[in-house]
Amino acid sequence: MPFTSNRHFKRNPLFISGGQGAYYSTPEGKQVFDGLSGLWCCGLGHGRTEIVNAVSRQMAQLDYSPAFNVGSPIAFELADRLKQIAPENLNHVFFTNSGSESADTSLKMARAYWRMKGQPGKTKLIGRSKGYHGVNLGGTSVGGIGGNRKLFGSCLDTDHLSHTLLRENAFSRGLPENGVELADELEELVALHDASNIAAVIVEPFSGSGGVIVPPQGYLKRLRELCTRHGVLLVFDEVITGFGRTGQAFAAQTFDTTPDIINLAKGLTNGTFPMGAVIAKSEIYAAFMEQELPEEAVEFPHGYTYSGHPVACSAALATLDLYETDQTYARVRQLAPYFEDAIHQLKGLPHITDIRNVGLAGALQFAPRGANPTIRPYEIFRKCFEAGVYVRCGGNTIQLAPPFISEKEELDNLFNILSDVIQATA
Ligand code: PXG
Repeated sequence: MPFTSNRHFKRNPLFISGGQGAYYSTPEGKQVFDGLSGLWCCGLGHGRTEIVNAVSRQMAQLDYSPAFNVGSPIAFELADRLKQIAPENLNHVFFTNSGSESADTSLKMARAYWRMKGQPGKTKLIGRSKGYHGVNLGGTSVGGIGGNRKLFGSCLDTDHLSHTLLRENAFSRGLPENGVELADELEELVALHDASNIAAVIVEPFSGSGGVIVPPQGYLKRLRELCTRHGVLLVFDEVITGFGRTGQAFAAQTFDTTPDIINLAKGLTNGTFPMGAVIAKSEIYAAFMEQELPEEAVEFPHGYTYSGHPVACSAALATLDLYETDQTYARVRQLAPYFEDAIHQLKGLPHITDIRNVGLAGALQFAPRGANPTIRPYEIFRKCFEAGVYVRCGGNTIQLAPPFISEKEELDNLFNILSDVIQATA
């Protein structure tokens, strides 16, 4: 099992066998509130009939078609829909099957772009400490969670910005006040490596897996300015932040900062089907199309057997329809202040050293027990599951990302259970 203590799991298994709305059910028939929307992907809740019907119709009509050299209309339809909701000038879509593939696709795209612009030396990739961009080689290299890297050697040529978790920002509500100057570290990396060697900077608008690390006020805009000034591409990994988590379709819109490339997955299909996408600005697309190559040459030798899979596309189109008809993003904006008040009411409970939130996402950070930083969150996760709510333990944090369809009473219940469990945990 992925990212699981497999030996421990064998002795203490946990199973989910059903899902409906904001609830999972276990094989024993217990109902469990889904406090992380799956793994940040099922904001619309489980078992949405509109998606089920769209997928089953598409399975019957066209279950698969080869994406190399042959198009399927539904993939173009989905690309058009994404272009409509993406920030201005981000208007060309490449389909992948996961967030990890989106990360590696965007990094390869950035390197190829500079080569086509006559600057083949621009290959270095800059990530950020505590960042997460999936588990493929590119994403692992730019990723900033030490435990995910140490087994695998040095991977690609990268450097990292510092993370933005500052002690003086502890218990900030929403975007913290301090730390905009951390973006200026890019100046130092440019001084060290020279912009002629740097292809791209990749960051999550807020880091999800790292424990809901929210950008300091002004930080992303500063990073954007510096990337523009030095001719470095800016990639936003919106695998978690895309599709509503911050109250807009994309965090780029919430934070009013437009990157050159946006990576997506998860909420694209409401988690129902493995699919990701990379959206690039028109100048990047144009650089590929304007190469001096014979027309029959392949412009971007990259892609997957399942790129633009027709059934995944049908799931994504039905999902995008639901975000509109449910008025999901407005609902998130409406619920977010309630969520913020509720999560910050946990301040003062034993061992909590920080509480962070943005949109409908939040994290509680815990002091280590002895030398072990992860044991408390793990125990809390297990006890919450027993008590009927699923929350995620990651590192020294408990992470929350309730479904967008959550009712206030359900959030109350989530926080009541969490509070009881934290108090009962040594
Ligand atoms: N980028 C970001 C920002 C992610 O959060 C990926 C890429 C990789 O996506 P795939 O689809 O290849 O897993 C992710 C995935 C957690 C958690 O609990 C987060 C993810 C996956 C599993 C657990 O925080 N994010």
